[in-house]
Amino acid sequence: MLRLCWPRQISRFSLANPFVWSSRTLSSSNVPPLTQTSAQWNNLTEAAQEYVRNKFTLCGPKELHICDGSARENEMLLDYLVKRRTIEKLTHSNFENCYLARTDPHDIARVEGKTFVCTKNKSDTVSPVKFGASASLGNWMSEESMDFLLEHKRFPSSMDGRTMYAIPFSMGPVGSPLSKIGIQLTDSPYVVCSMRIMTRMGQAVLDHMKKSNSDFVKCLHSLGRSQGMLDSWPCDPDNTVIAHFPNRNEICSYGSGYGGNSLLGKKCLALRIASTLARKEGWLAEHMLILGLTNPQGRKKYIAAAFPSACGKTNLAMMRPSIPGWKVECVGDDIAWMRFDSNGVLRAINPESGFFGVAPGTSMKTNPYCLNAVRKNTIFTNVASTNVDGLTGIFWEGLEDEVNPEDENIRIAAWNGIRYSPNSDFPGPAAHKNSRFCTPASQLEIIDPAWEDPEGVPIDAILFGGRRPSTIPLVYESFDWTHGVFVGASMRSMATAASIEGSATTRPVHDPFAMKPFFGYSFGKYLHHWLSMRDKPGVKLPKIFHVNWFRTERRRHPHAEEMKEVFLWPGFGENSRVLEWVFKRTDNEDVARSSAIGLMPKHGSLNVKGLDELTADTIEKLFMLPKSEWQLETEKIREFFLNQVGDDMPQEIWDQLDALEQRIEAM
Ligand code: SAT
Ligand code: MN
Repeated sequence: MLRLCWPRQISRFSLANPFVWSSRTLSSSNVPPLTQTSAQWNNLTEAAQEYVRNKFTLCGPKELHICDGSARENEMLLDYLVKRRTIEKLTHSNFENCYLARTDPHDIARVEGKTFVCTKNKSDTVSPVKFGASASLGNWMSEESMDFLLEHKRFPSSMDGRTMYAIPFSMGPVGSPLSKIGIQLTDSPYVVCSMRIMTRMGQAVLDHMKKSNSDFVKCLHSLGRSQGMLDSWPCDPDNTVIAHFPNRNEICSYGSGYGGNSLLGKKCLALRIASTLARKEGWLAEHMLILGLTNPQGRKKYIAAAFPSACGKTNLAMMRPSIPGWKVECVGDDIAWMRFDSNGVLRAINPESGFFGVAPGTSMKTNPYCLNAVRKNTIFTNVASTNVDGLTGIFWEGLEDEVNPEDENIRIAAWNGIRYSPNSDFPGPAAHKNSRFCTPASQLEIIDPAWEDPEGVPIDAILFGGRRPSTIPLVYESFDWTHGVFVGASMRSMATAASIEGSATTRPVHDPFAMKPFFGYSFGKYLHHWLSMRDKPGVKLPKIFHVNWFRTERRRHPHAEEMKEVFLWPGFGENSRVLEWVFKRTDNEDVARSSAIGLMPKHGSLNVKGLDELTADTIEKLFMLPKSEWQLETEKIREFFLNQVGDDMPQEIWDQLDALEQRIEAM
């Protein structure tokens, strides 16, 4: 069995620590055993030292390493991970400084059922659930009960024999007034390397903290006492728990090393903790991509868009428009922090500095810019590997033009290491459906020039969307802000493999604002907060739209007997046609007509020039509003609101639902 400790033989840091490690308790003047000189310890603010000391004592690692974020440190960690077989270096000439990680097969996605927000009163975290219904918009536990669980059952000795890494990081550009600082303690070097991509991490943050004595979000992460199947991927899936304490800006995550469970800056800080801060401070922390859209005349607008995990946010954010003269540039693909500035303009920053995107389906056709970006400095997780003449590359479903899985000279190992064969008997896909790339945003050739602007970019439109095979048209616009908030509240989408729970569901689930797994406080209060934006003096409210690229119909396959569900809309670069219509609407162009559910494109106003395979009949189907389906839709929405929000629901949202029902009845 491989030891999980820092490998001294490859450590280039001196162990100059003068303190003798004799007991598990550190007094307030003690420094934990360091892998570095104690100068690094003195780089921490006093508050940070105290936090680290306490958690060091609790988790009992053998030593502490304070991350400076340098290339040298990163290389050393990567080397260590390769030696430990957590990651493998890609040696194929297509890749430069890229790695593949394979997780334990039980640690492959977010675990919503084991994710908690802990407050004094349950009503702060979840709206009152109707008797007999179970809460679907978040899990609550009291602070006391969770503290007891973590301090007595989970974290004691959880880092035994390992190194604890302290990662100082900034969500948003270091020093920007919109940014937030965190310190993540973790016993996973894979997490350190990933956090270095996804956040601004290291010395610059320490310097900033010292200079401004800034507060920080406390983030503790441990892989746990390993119960997993692999020495290379310790984890404790049965006992995983991810806890948030908004009242003391603290996150504790035990037992999982993957994705949003372990990269605590992402969903835990930038959405759950940030949404509670945002409510207090009057801004919005949202699960949204941000893109810049330039028309052929050179005018530019910015759009933010909320879709649930694994519904194409990354593809939309990096789209290559199919319509001539239009340009998309990417600010972010997952999270937007937005606030109205003193001129009443809604400004957004992307708090992250990397993309942690779903790999399968990414191809030269669907997202060429992204595919180019992931060729260097990228950590892939749970994609399949290829071996050609002893050189390691990668494969996922969608990459068939690059790698032909039928080619006998290419040996493919599926995500879990099993030899892959592309025949129908092979159990499941080669790459795990929630396999990811983790790549620096700066490598994207269409990264927006303003993506790191500390002021943020001005948002003209907000889109909501999801995967809906029926009922929901390609695009519609809300009548106004209040109606738009209702549209966000009513979102439903087919579940995806981004969460463990999602992979088992085949019907649309309610995912309001695409925030279902990420609310830091109760949904009812969240709606009040969104509505309150309208009342800020002098604000220019962006228009709100709903889009659905995923409407299908059953068609007979031309060469086969069986019927297949086919998408009505080609998607990807063709979605620029919808963005063009949105752009025109933000200019108040007269291209919309009223319908029962909102404003839809006037006949002929959606640009379908050149889309020859799209028949008039199909266009009609893309915008069809079947009365019975919409009656069912509003029934589901009402049931959801009654079950999950109850008395917390703003009256205006009930009024919106009543009005929608009446308009549908009159259809
Ligand atoms: O695993 S993550 O939560 O980071 C990805 C996602 O679900 O969007
Ligand atoms: Mn996401």
